[in-house]
Amino acid sequence: MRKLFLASVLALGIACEGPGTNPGPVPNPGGGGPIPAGGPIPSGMVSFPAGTFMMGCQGAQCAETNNWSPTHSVMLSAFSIDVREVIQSEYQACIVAGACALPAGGVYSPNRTPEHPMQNASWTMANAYCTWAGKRLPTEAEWERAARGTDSRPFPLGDQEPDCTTANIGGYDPACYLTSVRVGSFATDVTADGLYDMTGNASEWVADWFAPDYYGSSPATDPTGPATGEDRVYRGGSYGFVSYYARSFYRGHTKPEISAANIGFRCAMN
Ligand SMILES: [Ca+2]
Repeated sequence: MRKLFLASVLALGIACEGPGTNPGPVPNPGGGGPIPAGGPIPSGMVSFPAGTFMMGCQGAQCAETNNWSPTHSVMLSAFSIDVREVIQSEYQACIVAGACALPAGGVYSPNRTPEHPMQNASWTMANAYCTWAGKRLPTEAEWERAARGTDSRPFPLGDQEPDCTTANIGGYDPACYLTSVRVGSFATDVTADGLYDMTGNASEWVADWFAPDYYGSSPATDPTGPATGEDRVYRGGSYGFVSYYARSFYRGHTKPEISAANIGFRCAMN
């Protein structure tokens, strides 16, 4: 009985955690409502010109003890980023080409869900895929610039807090999808610049190592993260997270070898 209780508490861990704590990767619980029907999935990349934006916390969240302070100005060179998350069929092609490793276990299933975001790819696998594709993982600063624009949107979609009717987020709310969906299924989860699923679906690995105090000393131009670390950063919400974690400045982090169902990635290039 005690073991059963402990297992239940662990399974509910995300829902029990308060704002400001890192929820970490979660298993795919399955279930959820009907998946939205979709047409052709989006393709291509969105280019951002060189420029300055404000990175880090905003408003009341700056008062919280967290890793997203201080807010600071960052100058970025021009870059391009994928319009959507890398999908499972694309990753499968990389495996067939001999350049990517097969995730061990998890819910990666390119025959069943070929157009869902890549799942159960570690940071190392994500990095290998983007290299094979002739691209690279975005830096943390590039991802945040793409998510929040130059108008410092607190959420990728603007000022309004998202819910699982506008993006594939939800944590353990049984009214939400609770699983990945085909990329671009949420016509409302698209930024002003045309990027899909920056709010939800899968969270997304970025290139940087994680350090909680990095923003206090990061370079003002093209920051690439600490030189080393124990965790890599992932950004954006997912079907496994409530809206708090979908803030455009929220910083998730976990070990680079972790292979989580709710963490995928998209690629970038100069
Ligand atoms: Ca996403």
